[in-house]
Amino acid sequence: AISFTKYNRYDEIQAYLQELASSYPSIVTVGSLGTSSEGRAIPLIKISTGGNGNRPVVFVDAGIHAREWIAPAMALYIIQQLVENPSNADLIANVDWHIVPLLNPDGYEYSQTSYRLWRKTRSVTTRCTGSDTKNGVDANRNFDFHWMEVGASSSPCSETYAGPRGFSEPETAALRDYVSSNRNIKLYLTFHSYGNYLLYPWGYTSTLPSDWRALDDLARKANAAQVAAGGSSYAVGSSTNVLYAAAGGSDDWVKGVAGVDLSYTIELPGGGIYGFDLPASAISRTVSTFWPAVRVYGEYIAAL
Ligand code: 0X9
Ligand code: ZN
Repeated sequence: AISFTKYNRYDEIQAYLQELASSYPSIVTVGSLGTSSEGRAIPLIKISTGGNGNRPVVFVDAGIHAREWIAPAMALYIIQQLVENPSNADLIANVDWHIVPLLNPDGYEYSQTSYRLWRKTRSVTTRCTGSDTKNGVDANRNFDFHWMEVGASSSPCSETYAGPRGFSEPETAALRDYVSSNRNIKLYLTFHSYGNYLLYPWGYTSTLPSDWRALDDLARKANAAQVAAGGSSYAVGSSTNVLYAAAGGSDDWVKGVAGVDLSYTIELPGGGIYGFDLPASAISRTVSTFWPAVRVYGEYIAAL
């Protein structure tokens, strides 16, 4: 079982996925996307009721940014709903879901044990303060598509350090390799926090993608569903136009290079003192309120 009354640690997340693999062997496959800088397996769960890998795939990740704890919680809730709630059987009947609930496990654990506001990976770069040299890279500036063009830093101590080169981090390279080799991915959702945004490409330019109306329409339907469930409304639009310009994000690479047309960054609600530190008492309500939006996305892919 997994709890939504607290934030789960890396080991607890891994244990839950293993539990699902044993309890639901006919639909769940658990593995790893790759290995982090500190040697952790990056958890990956595939949910499939059949079809021999020929069905459309929804790819979901969370936890690219370490401190955005509500994002992995959302991914775990999606996993729980798809696997353990029979009322969601329609969402897995003809669609496979591949979910990476914690893309940056090193940063996440560091934010749990040492510094709550850690954002980046934990690869060795340089010394910034104290003796620590594992100052890492902003994984969401490290994707190699218009890399370093805007909204990213070449200074290793910056919070938005893009890395020495695109895909310098094992975590982003693992995502690249997986998404590149899975031609059936029809929808990409990457969960972040905070601020209530449903963002689509591009983050590197204010020019809209040619299919922006389809991206916008689906996001607005998803937003309406979570508003109906009691959530506050999300701002919908391209990253550059509604948030800020920042190149090297996973969403831009997935659409621009991997060719997944429907690619979204979802900024869940904030809370606490800094915005990223939404209190544990708010997890359950936050994830269950957003679930109807995920359902809208899933229904859209099921109907393709
Ligand atoms: O800056 C980011 O990476 C994201 N916001 S956050 O507060 N979670 O750090 C927004 C990313 C939007 N997508 C792109 N700029 N490509
Ligand atoms: Zn983020």
